[in-house]
Amino acid sequence: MTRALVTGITGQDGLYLAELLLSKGYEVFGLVRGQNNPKYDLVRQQVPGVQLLTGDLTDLSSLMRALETSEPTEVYNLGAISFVAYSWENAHVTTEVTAKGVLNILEATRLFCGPTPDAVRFYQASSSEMFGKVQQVPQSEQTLLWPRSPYGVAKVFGHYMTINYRESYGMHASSGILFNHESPRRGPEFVTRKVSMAVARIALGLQETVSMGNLDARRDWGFAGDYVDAMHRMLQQPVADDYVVSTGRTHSIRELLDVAFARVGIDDWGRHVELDKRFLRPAEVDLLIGDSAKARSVLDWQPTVSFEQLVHMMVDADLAAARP
Ligand code: NDP
Ligand code: GDR
Repeated sequence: MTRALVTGITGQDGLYLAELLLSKGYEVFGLVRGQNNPKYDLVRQQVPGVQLLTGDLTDLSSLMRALETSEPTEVYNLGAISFVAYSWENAHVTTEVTAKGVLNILEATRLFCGPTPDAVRFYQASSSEMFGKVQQVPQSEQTLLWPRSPYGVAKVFGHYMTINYRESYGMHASSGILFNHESPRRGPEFVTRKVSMAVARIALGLQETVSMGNLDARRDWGFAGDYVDAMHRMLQQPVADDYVVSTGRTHSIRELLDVAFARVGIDDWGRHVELDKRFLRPAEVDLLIGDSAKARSVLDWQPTVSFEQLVHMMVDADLAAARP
């Protein structure tokens, strides 16, 4: 039986990846931080086959213990402080977890592998936020990185450290440069889920307005279920590499609001949306659109859910959850 260790198991991607790996017959171990993490129950409920281990990306010895207990052949490093807006106010802890945490899990994996550095296949959750002030449209594996937030800078560190461990020690370490991916499991702080939850509540008469930031930013949004499949495909390749994963289509926050409100029969959403400067960022990533030609040809991967289908899926799920 193939064994996988997943950090960030309590997050959106951790849950989808665990489901995928369990469906393929893997034995799945998930790392959970904290002494009484409230998300333990969520994981137990949604992916009951996962075996939970305690550990923290900032604690090298806890990672080594998790590796020794799980004896994995694949490690997926999904754990991070992942909310971009939070990273300006908490730049130091973001660096500790999202940047140096990658070094810790790479080093723990290298030490665990001993004389056979490629015995464990390693996945790093890199991000389109690394492109930041984009130097090329669309963005590919070759595009110059220009991060615009402490989160983006931390992800650049993790990305290059993963490449460095591959080149220095011969580790089978791949980095997936994933563009935004969403689902009904998305955290409520991210814009798609914030909108889908608000639209559902507005449709049901439970609230009147939602406060938003920059409506002109553009993102390349896909479905999280499709993106964890790309992660898994990367680790099945004989040689480790880096891949952009994206839909190749971009939409503004305004278009997100159009589709979400239209789903509940509201065409003129202006009176329901208030602009609030607190949600503007010190530096914005204005436009993201990915070129995933390499993932499509080498991994035989492609997205299966359109932007409209994704937004409908999220609004419908939040409507069902919010109905009294
Ligand atoms: P989430 O924010 O939903 O999940 C983040 C996970 O990291 C949670 O399980 C969280 O645990 C865990 N975590 C936070 N701090 C630590 C720590 N100190 N030690 C161990 N684990 C920790 O993110 P997603 O599932 O959306 O994303 C998964 C990964 O992919 C992240 O690295 C993210 O940066 C990256 N990414 C995401 C994209 C997206 O669009 N979703 C796009 C590109 C990259 P807890 O629940 O305890 O807080
Ligand atoms: P992002 O996602 O920063 O791209 O990072 P988020 O959904 O937070 O923001 C997307 C865009 O929407 C604009 N925006 C708002 N965002 C939020 N959260 N709340 C608002 O009210 C709001 N109004 C406008 C933002 O300014 C931004 O331009 C996500 C995370 O999952 C990262 O971890 C991941 O690496 C990247 O996607 C790819």
